[in-house]
Amino acid sequence: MKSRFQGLRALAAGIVAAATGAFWGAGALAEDMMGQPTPGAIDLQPGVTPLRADAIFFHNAILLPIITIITLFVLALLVWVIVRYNKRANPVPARWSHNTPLEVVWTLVPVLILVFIAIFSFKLLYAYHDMPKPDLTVKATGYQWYWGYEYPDQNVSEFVSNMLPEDEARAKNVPFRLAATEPMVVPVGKTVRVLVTGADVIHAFAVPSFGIITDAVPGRVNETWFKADRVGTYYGNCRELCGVDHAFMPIEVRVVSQADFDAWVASKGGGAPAPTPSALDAAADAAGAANTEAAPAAADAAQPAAAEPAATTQPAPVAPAAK
Ligand SMILES: [Cu+2]
Repeated sequence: MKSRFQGLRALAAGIVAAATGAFWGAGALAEDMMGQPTPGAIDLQPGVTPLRADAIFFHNAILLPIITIITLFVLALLVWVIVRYNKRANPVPARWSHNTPLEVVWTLVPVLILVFIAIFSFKLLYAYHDMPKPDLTVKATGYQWYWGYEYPDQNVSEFVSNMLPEDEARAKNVPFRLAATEPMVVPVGKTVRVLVTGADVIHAFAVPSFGIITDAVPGRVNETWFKADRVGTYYGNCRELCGVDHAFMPIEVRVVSQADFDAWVASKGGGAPAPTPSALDAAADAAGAANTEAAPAAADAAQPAAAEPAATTQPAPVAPAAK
């Protein structure tokens, strides 16, 4: 009997060792690619923004150890009960019920664990909502089934970003179904505010390496932000089931130097950058101080750039056939 148990124990130990080896081996083998998913990888996509770093820390250093310990603890309890208190090992069961100290412990400990998680969780949530003063704004609109990007500060009117067809993706050696015909371009090290909305149904704007995902809801503008600290190309997807071509509306964000960004804006027919929000605030303050008794029209004239985008709203562009 004893030898059979030893055999089982050896088998179990072997399975655990093999599973552990496969788990960590796969992770070690796959060198994570930046800005896109890595085949065979099991961890989170690496990020290039402070928020993404915080989110990865929260997952890897807080949540993963806690869930691992709890799972192993529950497994140990189950094994203990199965081995120690089965009918053969424990033919005459105890008849008592209720144990007040034990019940207090198993109520309090989970509460304390949740409070501990909440401290880090709310800190992260606050960081997401606490956007620094943005350096530029991009409006991303989800359509069935492509994205439209508009840069109101730079007077770049909305352009369409479709999925790059397979032959072109292969020719350019870029990932098919992630690469787009027209990427969204942003400068490196700048706080980018993304205004997200939907034109027809609910989509979601998600770029894993920036750690952002925001619903694109028709008739509503949601806001998120990121500050990429590395030049590169970063891919994302629509993350809300939005129809038959939901899987074919990728997001491609190119993070470039400020000079390259300015050149890109010029190539898109954009004008000189409009005043930054802080400059607009200063202008509004100056106007408010100078025109305490003047008509509101004078204040409007003081900030034409703020009024202009609303006045030049254009109809939604029509998507060329992508496939
Ligand atoms: Cu969508």
